[in-house]
Amino acid sequence: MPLISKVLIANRGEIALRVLRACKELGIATVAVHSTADADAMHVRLADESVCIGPPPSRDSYLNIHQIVAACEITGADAVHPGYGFLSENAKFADILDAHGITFIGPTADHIRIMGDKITAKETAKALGIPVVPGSVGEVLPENALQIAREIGFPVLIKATAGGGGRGMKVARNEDEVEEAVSTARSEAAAAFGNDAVYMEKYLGKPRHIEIQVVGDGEGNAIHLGERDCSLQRRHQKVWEEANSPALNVEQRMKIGEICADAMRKLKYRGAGTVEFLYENGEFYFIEMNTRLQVEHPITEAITGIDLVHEQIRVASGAGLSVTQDEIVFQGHAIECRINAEDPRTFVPSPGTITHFHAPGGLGVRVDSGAYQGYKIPPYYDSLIGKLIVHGRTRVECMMRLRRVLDEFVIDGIKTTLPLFQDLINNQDIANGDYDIHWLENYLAQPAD
Ligand code: MV4
Repeated sequence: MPLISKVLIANRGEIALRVLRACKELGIATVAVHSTADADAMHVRLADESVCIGPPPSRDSYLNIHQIVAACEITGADAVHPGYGFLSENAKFADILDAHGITFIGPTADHIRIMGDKITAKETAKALGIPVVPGSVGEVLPENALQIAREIGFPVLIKATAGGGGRGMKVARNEDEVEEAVSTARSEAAAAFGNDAVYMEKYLGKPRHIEIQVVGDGEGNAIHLGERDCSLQRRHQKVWEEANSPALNVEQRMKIGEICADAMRKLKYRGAGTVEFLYENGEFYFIEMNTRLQVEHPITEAITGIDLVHEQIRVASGAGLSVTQDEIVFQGHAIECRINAEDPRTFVPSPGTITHFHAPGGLGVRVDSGAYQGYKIPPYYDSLIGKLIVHGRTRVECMMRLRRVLDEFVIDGIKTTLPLFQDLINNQDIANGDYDIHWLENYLAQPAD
């Protein structure tokens, strides 16, 4: 593959390791960056070279564009993989790397910008033939909010155009609630994002969150890799994800997948992306598109056998996709459990030293984690310390394997979300695949038994 010989990984934790592993397999040299709090982290140990880029706070280290560009210049890295979070959807970062002749392993800055603004994302999706949630055309101003709400029909949801991930949303259930919902949403959006623009949608009451994985080569070729059902979440943090969705059949999968892949072909999208939908009563409604690799990408890798980071690197270097759509075969079922250093009931973070660590193994088991025995989890970052991904030929086999694997997993010294998964694996609704985006929060609101 031309162009990329040394990748700087602008991230930490399990995703930095994930990217390192793909680079090593492709014969590409790796550079880790780290804050002073992460000097003992696994991603630093496994990289060919490492550069300390600043003090613990993310804004001074993992979000510090100038330090990261300087680390590229010092080490001669010719490409940057941003992982997820941090600078992964920062269009300015992509532009600056471009200006320095460094390849950003991701989409064009323009595509990041289009999808970062939720109104332009939705307009673009609609124009590309993707079904969207019924709602306002563009921004909603206070003076015409009531009329737009009447046209959509109640209940309606007001969302921040600079938002995403659930922040700055307000429901209006009737005409009396519109004015206050719009003004609260606007001031919250201004405070959180420095942009008070809002839009309005029909509020869907009990949807599932189903997202389609896509990869494009930037030249009009694109594939879809099926869906992930990410309905089990708490406060917009996903907890358990599965592929395929228990709610879809193969015809539905191929239909919505092809719609998304076709849209990416028309857009000439480059890189990995995720098209997010709400799914209710057999219909898909686009809400957002993420222009990065996602935390839950391994369940897609499990059922397709395709390494998404390999594909990202290939398309970034101009080598194109390694597969065509008709070569992709979906096999079996996969579930990911996010292992967080948190109390399993309250989700209060639990940083500290891991006194014992034993990862499970066996057929169909993958653990992506930078944790090890003796590792001290710093308090400054996200509490995700690992991901358990289990694959089986059927959903039932996958669930049986997950029960066994959860029993084998040992993490002592800190609290983790492992006990939550011990509960979920024995729950009848989960066994039936019978859940929506509100299920987990309702479940957690019940007293523990
Ligand atoms: C919605 C919705 C209901 N109706 N849009 C929350 C995060 C943001 N990305 C979109 N979100 C929602 N948009 C309409 N028109 C409900 C949610 C929502 C949600 C979506 C996905 C996963 C979990 C969620 C939890 C609460 C609300």
